[in-house]
Amino acid sequence: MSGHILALSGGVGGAKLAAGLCAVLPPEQLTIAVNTGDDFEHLGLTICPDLDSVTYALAGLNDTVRGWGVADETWQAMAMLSRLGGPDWFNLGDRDLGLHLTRAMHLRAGESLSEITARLTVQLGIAHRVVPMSDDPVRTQVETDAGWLDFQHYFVREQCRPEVRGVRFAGADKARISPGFIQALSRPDLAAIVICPSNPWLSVDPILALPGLRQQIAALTVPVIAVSPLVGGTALKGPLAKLMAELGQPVTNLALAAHYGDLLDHLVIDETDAADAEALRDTGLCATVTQTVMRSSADRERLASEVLALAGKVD
Ligand code: FO1
Repeated sequence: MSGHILALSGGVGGAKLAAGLCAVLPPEQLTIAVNTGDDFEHLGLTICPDLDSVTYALAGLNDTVRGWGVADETWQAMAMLSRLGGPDWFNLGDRDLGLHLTRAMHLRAGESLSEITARLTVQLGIAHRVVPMSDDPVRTQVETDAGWLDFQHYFVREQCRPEVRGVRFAGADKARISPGFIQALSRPDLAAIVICPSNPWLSVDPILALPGLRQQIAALTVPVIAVSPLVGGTALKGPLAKLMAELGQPVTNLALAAHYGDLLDHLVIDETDAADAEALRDTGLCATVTQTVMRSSADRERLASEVLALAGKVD
């Protein structure tokens, strides 16, 4: 087996496949570039939810029931914050706060998000390279009847209830692709780009909105393989199906593939959506049907191996 894999990931769903890839690839053969459009400033801290979800999943610290944050968490700091009248709509556990405080300290000392992410992942025993998509701030915002909402206000505070009319990525036009991400894209041994099963509109689009990135990927000859986050014609978790409908899209793999457009060579879809395969192939795409639901580490590793086999890089 040879060649480097570049995975693009959002938070929880993407992190599962990222963990599978880490289990089957040695550290020098994988770079995971993570969405930072969900990041926001809160309580004087910069919170990076997708980087956190990937980091906790790879370190084996993630809470698999809640879906975000650290397992065996306690909430003493939040209880005090709430008692003191602080903003308690965004839950920061005591252990999780340890990470946010450390990140804030290094940011204040002038380190880049890339440097800090490298430091935190190493400290948590992660050997694989996890890089933010950019060191410059990009902030996803959604347009609702009440105007533009910052992503975490929409997602956590409003529980995705507002109808979404549009999505924008503030700052993306000026944001530079992070050094580790550029390095992976420029590797002569790059073998494939894997788009993890994250929300294309909310978690992958902010990455693809970075100036020049779509063109850079299009200029490469390596396959771009996405794993669909749709299962049985809906999303297992999160606002994807609701959002697609609100944006006037049919909630189908065909619409999802059309959204990625020419960028995509291969879409991996769930066995419950096997009926979509033919229509996808009719558009010129390669389509693979398999079980994409990842409930166990065995599921994650099997899916990762199947995706790598599509890249032609697994014996
Ligand atoms: N998601 C929630 O639904 N409620 C929360 O209170 C919450 C807190 C939180 C704290 C730190 C962190 O890294 C993530 C957190 N998330 C929370 C998850 C996160 O906001 C979303 O899952 C992602 O932004 C969507 O990918």
